[in-house]
Amino acid sequence: AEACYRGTNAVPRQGSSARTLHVGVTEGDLAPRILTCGTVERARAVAASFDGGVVEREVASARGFLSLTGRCGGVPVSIVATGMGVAMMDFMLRESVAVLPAAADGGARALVVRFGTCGSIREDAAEGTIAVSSGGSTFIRRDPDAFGGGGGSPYQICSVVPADAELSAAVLRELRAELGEEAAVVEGLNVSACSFYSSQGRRDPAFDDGHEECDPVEAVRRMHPDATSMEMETFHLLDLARCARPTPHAVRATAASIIVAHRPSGRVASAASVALLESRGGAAVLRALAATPLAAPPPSPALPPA
Ligand code: R1P
Repeated sequence: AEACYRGTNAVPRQGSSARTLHVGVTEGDLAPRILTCGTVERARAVAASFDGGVVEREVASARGFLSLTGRCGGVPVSIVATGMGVAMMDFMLRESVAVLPAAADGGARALVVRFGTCGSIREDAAEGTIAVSSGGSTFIRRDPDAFGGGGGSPYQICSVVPADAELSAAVLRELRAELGEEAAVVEGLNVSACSFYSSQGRRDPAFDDGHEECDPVEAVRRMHPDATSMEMETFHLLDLARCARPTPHAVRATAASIIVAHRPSGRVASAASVALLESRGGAAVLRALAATPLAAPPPSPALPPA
């Protein structure tokens, strides 16, 4: 569909269709439980495990998003493929929230699990493992001011943003139940990066990325020994979830990532193992979403007196 602009409101809609300008969704298209991933192929592989394999609603946007809605155990669930990077996650979450009904009684408007692929930067988290970001996420970005004679560190590392504890526990439980025999499922801290290349420490002689001065992977590992998965979207999802109004439960989110490459050893997962983890792992993540109530989670137990 061609862009047909309607006003300059916070979330622009396309002409008379009321579809959001980028994700292309409108009221009724999405369920409040959303699995989000990078590729449309993964979205379709996961949608095969909707109840009866039935996609009840499908929206492909002109800007590369694909939204598929069906059911899991009778509970409506959506899968949204975003493409890659922070900007695409931003479009996905903001435009999804814009078309979902407001939350009731302090509960969640959206429960979101990113189900992506990643590299592992942890020695004992091998390729073919799934890493659940129970420990939240940090972000590493290349600082343009350090280049062109600017000076200072070429990379900046953000503080950790937490993941939703109840949703993370549900994802971990369902993944272990599904894949216990066939793949390890580990917990850890996620690291999102602004680039697949520079800030993930991939050496490219065609560009000055300041790696002689600072190895981004080593810098993250020094600061966060539990850093496990490294990819490009989870931090922004968790950051926006933290900031979604009304805080703290309007958007609750976590992530699980298939480790396709083990950076310390250079080993990579086979295509067959990635395909299996995408379809079976995705089915497990849908079940975790379906099993998690939208109602606000019970308060965490008070700390014992000091
Ligand atoms: C890079 O190859 C892409 O793969 C990962 C990264 O975060 C990045 O988006 O995730 P997806 O497989 O979900 O796209």
